[in-house]
Amino acid sequence: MDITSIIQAFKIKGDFITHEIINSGYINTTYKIITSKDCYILQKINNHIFKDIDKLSENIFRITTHIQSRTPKDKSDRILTIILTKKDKRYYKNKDGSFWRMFNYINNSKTIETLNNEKQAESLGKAFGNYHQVLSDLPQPKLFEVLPNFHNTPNRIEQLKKAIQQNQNNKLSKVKDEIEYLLSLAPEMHEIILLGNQEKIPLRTIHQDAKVGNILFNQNNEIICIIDLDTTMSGYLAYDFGDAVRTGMNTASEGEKNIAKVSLDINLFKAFTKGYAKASRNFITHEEIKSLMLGVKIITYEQAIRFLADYLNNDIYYKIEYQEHNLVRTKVQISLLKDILKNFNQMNDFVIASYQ
Ligand code: GN1
Ligand code: MG
Repeated sequence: MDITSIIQAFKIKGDFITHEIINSGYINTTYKIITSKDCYILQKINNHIFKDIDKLSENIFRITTHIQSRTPKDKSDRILTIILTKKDKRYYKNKDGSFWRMFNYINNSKTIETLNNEKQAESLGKAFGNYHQVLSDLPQPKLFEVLPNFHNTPNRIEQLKKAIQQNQNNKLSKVKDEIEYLLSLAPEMHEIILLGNQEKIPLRTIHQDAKVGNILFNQNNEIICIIDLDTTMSGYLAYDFGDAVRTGMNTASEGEKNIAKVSLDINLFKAFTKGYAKASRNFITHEEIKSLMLGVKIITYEQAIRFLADYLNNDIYYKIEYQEHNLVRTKVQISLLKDILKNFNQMNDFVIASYQ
């Protein structure tokens, strides 16, 4: 693959100098492009997962232009903007059938895998609360559902059961304990979908991949913007709340091999919740507040079963760096889930109190 010709398809300023791979994200492949005048983000879109690139690009265009319309002009280089191709398209299809898109590169920004201090945690809470607020008046029509049933946990449970039945690679004996534990909890993991079906909590436009690694921070630990908008679609606030806690407040990373390092940092959780409550108190409903901790439990559980199903299916979905990577990731989520369940009532009381 000739990356230079791909870069040249886009409206870049200056002459191309070099590119670096950015190793974050398990789905798309991301590069930093450096030219004589500027830097850019180039992404190869995983079209096995995102099958309709037109709809995906239309969603991202609508989200980014809406956010831009709400951002002061002098800060417009601090938010995500699509760089069009020379043919004014939102993505480029290469000769080999691969799909590419480009964004502005935001200078002096960094991503963080697990949070280091309460200031970052509070900022993270505010950032997702603001994201929900700003998208609450995204003009109609609704965004395309590019990945249907994305956080439909009962559906994910069925997918795990199918993977268990197929046992394609005879790995079942290695994960008997994990399967037994996760399936024993399945009935209580339907709760958010049930609340939604009963119309007790509303569908809103949310990020759906609200992990801390999808946030750009500046050097002062303040949030610049939220990135990785592919999954932004209709869903419940609790999903984003849960995903942010699952990733940002885990004392270990998603791929930690030493399970003893995994736990939920309650102080960071409190700071995060304070930030989220500040930014959301004007629009969130009482039932939604009560559902936030269900999101923490259910999204952590769901992530465990997604990693486990992928492990059993021979790693067809998530990028892996070594053979047992998805199993290690599963164990981290299970361990975190156990800690969350242990502290659930205390955390829930704190959430409710934060809105009073
Ligand atoms: C994937 O692309 P990335 O790494 O930000 C996944 C999320 C998972 C996450 C696990 C489209 O996100 O749902 O939570 O990995 N995205 C998709 O860390 O499946
Ligand atoms: Mg993603």
